[in-house]
Amino acid sequence: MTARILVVDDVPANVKLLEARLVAEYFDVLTAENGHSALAICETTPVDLVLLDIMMPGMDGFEVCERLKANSRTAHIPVVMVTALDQPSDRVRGLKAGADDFLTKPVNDLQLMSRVKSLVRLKNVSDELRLRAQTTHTIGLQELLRQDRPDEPGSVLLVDGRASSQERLLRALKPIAAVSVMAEPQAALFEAAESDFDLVIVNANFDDYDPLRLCSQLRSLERTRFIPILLVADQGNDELIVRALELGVTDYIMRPVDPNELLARCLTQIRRKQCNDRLRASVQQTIELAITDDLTGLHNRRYLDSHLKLLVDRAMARGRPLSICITDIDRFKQVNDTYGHDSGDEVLREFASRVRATVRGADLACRFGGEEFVIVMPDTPAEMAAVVAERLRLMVASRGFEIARADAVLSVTASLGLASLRPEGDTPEALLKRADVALYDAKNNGRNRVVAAAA
Ligand code: GH3
Ligand code: MG
Repeated sequence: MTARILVVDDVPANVKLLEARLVAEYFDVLTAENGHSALAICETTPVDLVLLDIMMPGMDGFEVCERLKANSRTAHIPVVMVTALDQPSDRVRGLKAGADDFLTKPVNDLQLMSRVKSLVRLKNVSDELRLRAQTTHTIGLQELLRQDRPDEPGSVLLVDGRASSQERLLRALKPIAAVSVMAEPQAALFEAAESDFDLVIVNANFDDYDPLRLCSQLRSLERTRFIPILLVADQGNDELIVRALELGVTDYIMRPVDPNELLARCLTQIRRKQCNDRLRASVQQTIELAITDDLTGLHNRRYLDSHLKLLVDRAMARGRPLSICITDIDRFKQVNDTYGHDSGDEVLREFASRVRATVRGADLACRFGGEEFVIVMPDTPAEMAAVVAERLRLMVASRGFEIARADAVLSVTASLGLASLRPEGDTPEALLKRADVALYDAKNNGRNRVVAAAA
């Protein structure tokens, strides 16, 4: 992971120290010795994370943070406040100023690296979302990509073996999350796989259970792989924390737990999870848009081209039958010419919905282009395909098409061509070609009929 990190501190020795550690981990480091130059750098240079000291002459860290968060060009940059251990109130002020996380001085290596990596990962995801939001104009996607802080409270699973700490953590989390508490790790694993949590908190306080076992199980189950995990560990138990981070635990917090720190860490992880979910959903939706025909909602030709090959290969390999039907609306041009293009579109939509109603779930219905549709029927021999095609022909011909905008009911018919896979050797192109020739025969023989290609 590489990222550009801005270190802001008025004491040159502090800057040097952090810089050296970050450079050793291959981060690209910029430095500033006061608030004004920090703000100027963030305005002009892409920065992935700011490590911000609080006590600085002139403008202090709180003000720098507030200004960064108030400026739409810099608000998305994560800010980590570096606070003094003996000033817990600084954390509260930092959070109020919009800080995403904090580190306490003297900064320990483990903390520095785990926090920095976690926030840089979050930033990468949200950058991707912002980029998509810029290039996507679809209303549905814009809605998906809303990427302010989560307004919906997070949902958190707390796994904690002791009633007293359960209660304390629960109280601390109340303002930001709906929390389910479980004391039994195996039951918790099932719960996590069944429900939809944004975060699992594992308190490493079990008497006779290795908390890392639960963490590693959460990482290996398909359903829970992407849920962030926050480990609550004893002060000084660095060995456990290092192993946890290696296992894929996302973040940790030391006992005694500072409620403000807990809130900040949980918010970061919940935000990250929700961002990731939106990103995944948007990828899914982009894929769906790319393979769906706008007008009818059926699959489009691009999808047919790639999927037909898979279906043909599979049928061939298993020695199963497969048939396809190409159908074309008869004299469709007349509909457009008489009632207008929009009415033509209405006919196409209604036609598509009758196609959908005729075929089985396993069949693939596509708009091939214009007023031509293709239905791929796996596991279907020629005789059965002929029955399906005849049923579709009747579905179209036997009931008029109501055209709302023209206040008319049109008689519509379609011609259909059928072809079935040749087990001795066949290709998607040859199959489509034979169906197309059969369709041409149907048109030439008077339309409103089904013609099957010779086997
Ligand atoms: P045939 O029975 O021989 O198939 O006659 P036809 O009129 O259906 O065939 P032709 O290929 O001459 O005309 C097809 C028409 O379909 C022409 C084209 O403008 C129209 N068309 C293609 N795509 C769309 C569309 O998305 N919406 C509308 N309304 N019309 C379309
Ligand atoms: Mg036609």
